[in-house]
Amino acid sequence: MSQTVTYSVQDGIAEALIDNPPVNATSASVRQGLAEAIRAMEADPSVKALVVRCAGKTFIAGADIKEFGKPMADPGLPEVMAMMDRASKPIIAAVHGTVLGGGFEVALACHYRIADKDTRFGFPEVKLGLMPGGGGTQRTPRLAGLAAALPLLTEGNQIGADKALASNLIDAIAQGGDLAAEARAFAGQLAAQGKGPRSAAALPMPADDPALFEETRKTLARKMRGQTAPLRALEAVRLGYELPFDEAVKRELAIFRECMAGPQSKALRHLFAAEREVARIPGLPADMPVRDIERAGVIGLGVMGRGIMMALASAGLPVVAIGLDQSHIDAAMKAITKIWSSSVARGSMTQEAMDKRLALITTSDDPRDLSATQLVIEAVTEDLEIKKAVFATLGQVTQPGTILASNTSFLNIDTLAQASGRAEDVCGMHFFNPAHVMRLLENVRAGQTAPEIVATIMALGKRIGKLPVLSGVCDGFIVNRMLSKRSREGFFLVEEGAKPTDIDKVLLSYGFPMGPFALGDLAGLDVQAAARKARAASATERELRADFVEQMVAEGRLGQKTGSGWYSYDENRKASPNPLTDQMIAAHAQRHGLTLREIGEEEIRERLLYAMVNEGAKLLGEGIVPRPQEIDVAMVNGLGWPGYTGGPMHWADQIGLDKVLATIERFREQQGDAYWTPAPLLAQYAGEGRGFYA
Ligand code: 3H9
Repeated sequence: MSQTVTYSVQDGIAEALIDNPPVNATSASVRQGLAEAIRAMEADPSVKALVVRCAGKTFIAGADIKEFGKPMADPGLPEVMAMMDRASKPIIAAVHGTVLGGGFEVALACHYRIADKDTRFGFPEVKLGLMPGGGGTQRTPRLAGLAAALPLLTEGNQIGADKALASNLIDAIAQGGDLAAEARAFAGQLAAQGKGPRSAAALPMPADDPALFEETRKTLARKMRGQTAPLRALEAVRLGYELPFDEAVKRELAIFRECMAGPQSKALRHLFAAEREVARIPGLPADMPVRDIERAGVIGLGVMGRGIMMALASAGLPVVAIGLDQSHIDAAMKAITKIWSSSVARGSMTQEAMDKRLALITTSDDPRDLSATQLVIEAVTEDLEIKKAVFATLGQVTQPGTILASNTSFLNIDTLAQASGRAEDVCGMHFFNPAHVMRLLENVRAGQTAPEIVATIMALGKRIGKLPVLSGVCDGFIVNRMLSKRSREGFFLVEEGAKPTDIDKVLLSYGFPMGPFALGDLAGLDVQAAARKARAASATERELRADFVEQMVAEGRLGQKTGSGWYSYDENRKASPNPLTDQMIAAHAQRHGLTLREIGEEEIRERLLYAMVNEGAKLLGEGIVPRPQEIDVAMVNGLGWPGYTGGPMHWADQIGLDKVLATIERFREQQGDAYWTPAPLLAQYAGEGRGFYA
């Protein structure tokens, strides 16, 4: 008997109830239990139909990721589905929660489907570098048609119950709150009407549409650039036109296994595990009490403060927003209303939801109005003296125990903690711009931050839909510290003769959404110049000399927002090479007597990426992060490092740290110790023949 599936019969309707926490994955015992339930149903003439349902908060959320890479115990998922296809009585899936991957495939292999109204459906396999391997590529187009099936199978997005019903992927939406009862009634009705089993496998493929395949290929080249699994999913759907169903699903499974053995899936599965691992903080008990946050404050209503307010209010948290004066407050509320209104106009938010969010925000120009908050996030100008003054005020106007978090990108949080007079209550919460959109949140534990506060801000990050990663105090924390080394190397490459456009192309083809110079233009060159100024005291002569950003800012070229930066921009912000940039680089070389040379793609890629890997190794060695997982998760979600390479530390491991070290040593000889001293931990691990991951 299966430990995870309970079989029962009531009034001629059998039920297989799967209970396999946390997400009812199709582990070996679930597959075994389903097979036993089908056999029991077949053997009992009094049973007219079988309902497959799950306990807990979700229907099956997929194949069991923990079984991947191990030999598959019998019966395999395809065997169980083949039993469903051959069954002599109707099988009804009663689904709720998230019906994902292999779970969606089990539901599609059942003959009928009834769903709770809030159910979400999808094939997230591509996000793990895989593709549906349990008949999904064959049954979905047969039921829904190609136009609905292709995006579902190749992009990994989810759809709701309404769309699933409209696409013929489910038969009914449960109306009340009792899915089990409604599913039994649905099964009873089928029996009463004499409706038998109805296998999707027996349906013909929809009419072939080569144009739709071609269109999907183009969409994937744009949306899933560089990823192999989505194209393999498309290839598997095509097989449905060339082979009988049974043959096509066998080939589909073979493609699934090829994907599983490939480097992209290994990298993406590593990230899936790492994203969950970073929530568990070493040394912090999982049951550490967290403080109740019923009302949050935001002080400073510039671009970051506004985004943070939006993120908090969107999660249903009342926000007290403190601006410098009424004109700042009005400008902030106008900007927020504009962004949310455009979401309403696009149909991605209802007017009611927008009104609700706006009603959660109270504004004031008096910090004393923060007295009833349990958390205040400071997002004032990036200036140490101003921030110190703000923290001194916050220390006085808020209740002891109110968490005081800074959104600073570079400044020392320990200094702010001292200024507050309540160092144990102070931490960092570093959001990424736009803060209401970007998933990454760098939470920062300062020297005296209380453990309970660390637990609270990690939990709060999750509550507001972010992916929180914990960092210690250092200049730039994880992402900006590593990015600053890439920026420096980018400027040096330009000084040596590489064109910014060529450098950007190298990183685009590696898989980044944009290169460093296009990113600089997007973020604003004035912002980059300010960050360089903040670091000027500790900068080398060579770093100061590579003052391209300052030159452009002096000419009023601030990037996209002024139509000119490294690139030129038209009124639609479409970029083209900027002749002024070429002139600036040539004049710079002449002024400083620099000789320009041809620089190959490999050198560009290695200098930009290894500069970050080396800095990551320093972060690890200094204990700023406890594990390489924090770095990989932060860089993928904060900087757009392509997930299918697994992030910088995983990627370096795949290359081999001995090789990475040898290249860094070579750069040290060319460029000097100041820029390319190998991180001690990198040298140590390379010597031990291990990777960042043991
Ligand atoms: C597939 O199905 C292949 C088939 O096509 C082919 C078959 C032949 N297995 O995310 P959470 C664990 S590929 C095992 O924090 P949430 C997870 O590790 C699969 N374990 O919760 C965590 O454990 P821990 C396609 C899994 O509520 C715990 O559950 N399916 C699996 O925020 C809670 O997870 C997917 O890719 C799994 N499949 O979100 C779905 N999934 O606490 C991936 C989760 O020990 N899963 N766990 O770290 C998800 O998207 C989310 O977990 C879900 C819940 C939305 C379900």
